Amino acid sequence: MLNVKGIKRIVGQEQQASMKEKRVLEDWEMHLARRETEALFQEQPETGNQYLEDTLLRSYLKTHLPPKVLEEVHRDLERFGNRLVTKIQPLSWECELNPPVFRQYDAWGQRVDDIHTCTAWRRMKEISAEEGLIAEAYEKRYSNWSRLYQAVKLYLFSSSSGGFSCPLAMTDGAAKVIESLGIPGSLKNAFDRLTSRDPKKFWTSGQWMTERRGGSDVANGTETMARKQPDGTYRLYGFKWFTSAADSDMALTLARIADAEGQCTQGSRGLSLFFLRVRDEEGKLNSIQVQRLKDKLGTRQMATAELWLQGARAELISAEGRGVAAISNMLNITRIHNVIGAVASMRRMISLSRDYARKRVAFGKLLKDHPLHMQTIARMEVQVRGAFLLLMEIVRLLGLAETNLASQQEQLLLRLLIPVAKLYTGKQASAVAVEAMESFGGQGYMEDTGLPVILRDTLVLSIWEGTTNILSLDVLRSLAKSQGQVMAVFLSTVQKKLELASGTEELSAAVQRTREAIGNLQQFMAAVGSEQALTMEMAARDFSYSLARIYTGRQRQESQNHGWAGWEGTLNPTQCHPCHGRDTSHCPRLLQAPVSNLALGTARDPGTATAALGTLCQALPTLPGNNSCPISHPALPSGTGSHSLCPVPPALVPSPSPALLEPL
Ligand code: UCC
Repeated sequence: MLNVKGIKRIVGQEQQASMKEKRVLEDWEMHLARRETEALFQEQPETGNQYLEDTLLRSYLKTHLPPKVLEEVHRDLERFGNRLVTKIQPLSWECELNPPVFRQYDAWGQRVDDIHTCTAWRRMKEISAEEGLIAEAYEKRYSNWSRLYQAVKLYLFSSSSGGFSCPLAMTDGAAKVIESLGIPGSLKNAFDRLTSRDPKKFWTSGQWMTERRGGSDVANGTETMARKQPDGTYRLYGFKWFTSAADSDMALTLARIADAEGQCTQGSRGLSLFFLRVRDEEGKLNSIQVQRLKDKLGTRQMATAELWLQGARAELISAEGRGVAAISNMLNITRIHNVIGAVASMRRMISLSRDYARKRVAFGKLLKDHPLHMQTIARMEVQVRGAFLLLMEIVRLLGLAETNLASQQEQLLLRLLIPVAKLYTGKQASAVAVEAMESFGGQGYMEDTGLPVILRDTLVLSIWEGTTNILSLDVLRSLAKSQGQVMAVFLSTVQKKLELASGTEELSAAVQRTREAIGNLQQFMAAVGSEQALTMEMAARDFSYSLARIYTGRQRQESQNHGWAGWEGTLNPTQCHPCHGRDTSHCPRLLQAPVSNLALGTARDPGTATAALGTLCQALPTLPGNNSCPISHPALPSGTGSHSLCPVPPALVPSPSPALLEPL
């Protein structure tokens, strides 16, 4: 029997033991909890100075710009790159978190139609002026290189702009239209403001083209009427269904001039181009009512509105009935901006993906040490490189055209490449954004990482400024209008470049594939002839994709041949023969280092681009070649037939063309 003391001792010992056990358990739980938190914690992907980190951009500038221009531009871009990462990027996120708010009535029932934008958005406008994001192209202080320089700044700005790239695109387009009209006296003030570096003076412009009946078929969809006033100005009456950046200072828009009986000419020939101010000096709307703001999937930072024009005062700025031709100058500029946006969003996603690959550990090692992960990023990198080089080519040609230095051939090539690049890169951008999102795992799907914003904003790139099909038809328009000359120039340009590249033995497989693709294209065109409009229309998208792939393939070969960054030493003498000319990026014999270097943007060593070259070969063109269509193809020669080119109603075509998925 235990004495009281003994009992006490035992009880005390039990208490001590259970307290100890509890402490151990608590420690253990704490430890588990901490470990769990630690395991879930991931380092945020970041980017540094996007100019300094973009080796392809820098080496492109180094190769093309005259030394004096390069020196000045380099200094400015380095500074701008720092400003973007430290000051502008945070504003961009603020724009996303504070979308515009529409207040239709004040507290006392007065109609005010106030579109309230956040401070960060307004700051973006000031920054755009300070940085000369529009001015640079019009001051032309570097002659033909000014346009390219401006495009590079916009490219760097785009993914940090919080959507402000959109009003800038239209502002640039409006300035271009006014310049092409010879800057008439009545538009001098507007032109000076659109191209000003003074934030207090700077204006942005809208481009009001879309009405209730739709935005593609402008010729039949535009109902807005213009009534001439005794003073020579006009009053516009109509309903604009999508007006992007409705907080802009001015707009260019289309309307039909009514005669004395109130009758208008229908179709494209009835459309004229007008300039109008959105508000007067006191901030009062110009006989415009805002119906509501659009509820969009993306680009939410920017106010897109439905507007009633109820006698808005406007100035006719084109010849009567030449509205579409006059606004096409604006369309071509905004389409180039679209390409800038597409390349920029791809570049941003890949940069973040790269950084994450250097930080994130899975399966016991960093993502960058997983070959399959690196191969996926390398393939995206090949896409963005092609798109970037195509963009640079377009703005190089535009710069020549704007300083009267472009040959007739260069002008034709520019006309063709704008729709080709817009339609192709718009699709590429969303495909790359989706692929890159996956490289962050579930984090890529989380709103507060900011990654879904990039994806949402990218999805509009194939829709606004002309959908993929509308742009494909514009490619045909450029062919018809030039009576085929644009194609002749395209082919001779590519062939000339191929001859240069064919001197490099290691490029021969890629050159050969491009030649075959050109052969297919020529064969197809010869077979279709000019009479087969339906066949051409059915083929327009695939045809345009083929042009894009041929041209970007050629650009990549040129860049490789010249040893622009990342492609140097492309051609590894120990090249894998079984893979030769095919996708070598999955070949274990070609080492994973080159693929990783390409993916991480650190490619310097020989062999790097061998892998990329393989991917390039895969990405190279041809018209889709499915010869097993059970339906006869009367218009097509044997060997070129495919379902998607088949001139029969789409319902009879068994499956859509795989070409859509091919950009990746
Ligand atoms: O406004 C919008 C949103 C704004 C936001 C923008 C921000 C972008 C920023 C990106 C940054 C990230 S969206 C609205 C978009 N709407 C469009 O893009 C219109 C799409 N539809 C078309 O493009 C159609 O194909 C039309 C409107 C051009 C078709 O009109 P027509 O009148 O039926 O076409 P025609 O008769 O073929 O062309 C009339 C004239 C011809 O000249 P002429 O009479 O001399 O033979 C054509 O050659 O216009 C000429 N033309 C062109 N010229 C037509 N298109 C072009 C062109 N692209 N380049 C040169």
